[in-house]
Amino acid sequence: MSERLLRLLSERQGEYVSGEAISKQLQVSRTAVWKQIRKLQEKGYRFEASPRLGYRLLEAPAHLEPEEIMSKLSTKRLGRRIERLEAVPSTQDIAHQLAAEGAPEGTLVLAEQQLKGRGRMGRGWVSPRGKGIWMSLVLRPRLALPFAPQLTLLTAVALCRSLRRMSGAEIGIKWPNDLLIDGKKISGILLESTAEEERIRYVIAGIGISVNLEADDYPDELLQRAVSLRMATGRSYDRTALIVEFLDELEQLYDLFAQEGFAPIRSLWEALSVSLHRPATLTTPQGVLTGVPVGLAESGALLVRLGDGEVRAVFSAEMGA
Ligand code: BT5
Repeated sequence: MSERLLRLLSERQGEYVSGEAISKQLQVSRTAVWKQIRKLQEKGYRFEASPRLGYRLLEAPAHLEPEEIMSKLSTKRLGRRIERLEAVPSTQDIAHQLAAEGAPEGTLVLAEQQLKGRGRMGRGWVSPRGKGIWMSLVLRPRLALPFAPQLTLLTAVALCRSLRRMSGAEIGIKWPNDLLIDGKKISGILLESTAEEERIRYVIAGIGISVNLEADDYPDELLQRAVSLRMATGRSYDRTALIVEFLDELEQLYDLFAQEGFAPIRSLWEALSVSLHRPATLTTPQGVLTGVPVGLAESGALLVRLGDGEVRAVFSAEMGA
């Protein structure tokens, strides 16, 4: 009910809605409305209440609130259950635990701060309190394990499209899992899958977005390589709005993927990529390759044209310029 109340008041954008209108629309008593308003106030929402005019929403809390996110989402599955935590080692671990206990697809774990945020291959992810979006999403795709990389690419497309729309910044995708502005990283994706006999049981999609970080939130050595949306564009962002935009976009693409396969996602990815058509060095588990990435294979592998003209499919690698 607090979710529907918030939706109603935020749709009116700061205008008064009478207690009577609210109780009619939500089909609850006026006392129940008042109680919900009190509860939301305890969570940091500020309202103005007038005996004659009703209620209006003045301000949402600066921290992330599941009810507020859910009240704004248009999704059917993604983000319909949200666990918000203050500080955790990593949201990935909590999402794994929930998924193993049977949490439904779309369950989202959000933390204000991560103490041991992780990237790939044992690398760390800087996650200071309240400054970014540090989240993990439970997915249950009907997919054979070798195709899991397609989900990283799909997530990157959804993230890139939604962040571009919200910020107007020229954000590009670096294969396989980075989003960059002017060559600096603003967001990374970490996909962890659990499989049974080659079929995926569940996937935890970890997403880190450096939203409102400032230069002194990063260790010095990272400033050469990383940037936040705020540092890149000169203004700060409402994290709730970014999460909502991303989940709405991701669900649409995820449904498209389920219906039409990877081909439409591949075209979108190729259009947003900054990794294609320029020479690169790829460190793969089998050794180092130099060549020119030319596109994606149907499987999601990167197609690299080598010096002798051969086109090789690369499934996993670190990419340097
Ligand atoms: C990634 O790894 O880019 C995946 C990052 C995933 C983070 C999310 S946050 C929610 C969820 N919970 C977790 O514990 N993780 C996921 P990789 O490609 O290995 O890149 C790691 C590298 O990115 C580091 O070595 C740094 O160079 C850089 N980096 C670290 N923190 C950063 C930040 N906040 N912003 C930009 N770059 C960062």
